Amino acid sequence: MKLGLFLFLIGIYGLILNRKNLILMIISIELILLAVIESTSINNLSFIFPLNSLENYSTDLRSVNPWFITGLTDGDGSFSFSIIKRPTKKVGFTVLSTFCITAGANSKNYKMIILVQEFFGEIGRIAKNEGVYQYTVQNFANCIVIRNHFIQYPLLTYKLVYFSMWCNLMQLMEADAHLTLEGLKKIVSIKAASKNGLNSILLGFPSDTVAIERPDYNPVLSNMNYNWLAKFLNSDGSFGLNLLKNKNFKLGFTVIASIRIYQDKISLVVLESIISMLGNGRLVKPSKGRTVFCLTISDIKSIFSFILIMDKHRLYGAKYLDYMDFRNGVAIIQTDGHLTSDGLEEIKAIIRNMNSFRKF
Ligand SMILES: [Ca+2]
Repeated sequence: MKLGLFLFLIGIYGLILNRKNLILMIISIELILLAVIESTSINNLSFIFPLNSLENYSTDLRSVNPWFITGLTDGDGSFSFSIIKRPTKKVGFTVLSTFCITAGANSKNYKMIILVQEFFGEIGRIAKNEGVYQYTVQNFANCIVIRNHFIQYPLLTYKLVYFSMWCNLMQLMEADAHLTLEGLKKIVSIKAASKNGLNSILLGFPSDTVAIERPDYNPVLSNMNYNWLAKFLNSDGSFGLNLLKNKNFKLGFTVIASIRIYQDKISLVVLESIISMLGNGRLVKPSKGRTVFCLTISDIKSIFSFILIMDKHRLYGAKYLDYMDFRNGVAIIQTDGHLTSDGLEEIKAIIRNMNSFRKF
């Protein structure tokens, strides 16, 4: 029986039997409270770490490595700013800087997003929008906390360029430039060079706006490490087990395991660096008209060595569960279990419940 349930039952029992003895009643109530605390803390842990979790995964939810945050942001984060019409302001506009991390809306990712918020000292807010969790920081003082992190643990993908433009903007705002027309012009010039450019309200303002030249993209790739990679995989990686019809196998099927990381060609150097860090993987060029490259690891030996590395570096949220399923599938392949009908059924059951098929 779980400790929490045991304490709870003793507490209830004590409360019923000792209705006339105040001290015993207080002890019983405390037992019930203890039971509640005990069971919620167990739930919190099992939220992220299922029973089959690896022994060497840390269970300390607060031990978030700073590179995890950078890796996650390189995958699914953004730095942006809005120039909003505000007739009450002297210059007619106000400027808002925004940092945002997104993750698919499911219970596992919610826990992960909470960890990110805790990491930054509880700043910012979490909202659910169209099936996605958004962790957003907008307050200027809080954006400085964000900036400090990414100066210390710099981004590796092309987002580094957007971040550096975001820092330019923050610098201008620190000098109150956004309160003067001259300063606002500079801010609009940065905005014009940003990923999304100017919206229709700003297109005509001021008429002589020239987009700044974007800063060069010079990532310090020697900073790349497995903590960063684990979180980058969390966002832009995928673990796949695929059944493939093949008459050469007795059961008519074989199973292909593969790890993939997708990235636009603008950040291609990052994929190349991952390949040299791992000593594994090959690049698949985008199909015609597309710009997204795919780093693929699909030979079983490379997958084994990848798993040996990633077992020491934690993934979070739903992707952690996908990783564990993938790992279980690979373990079956490792012993040729997929060539037996039982093993193949086991792998089919894993596939039916992983990645986009997972139910929360
Ligand atoms: Ca991404």
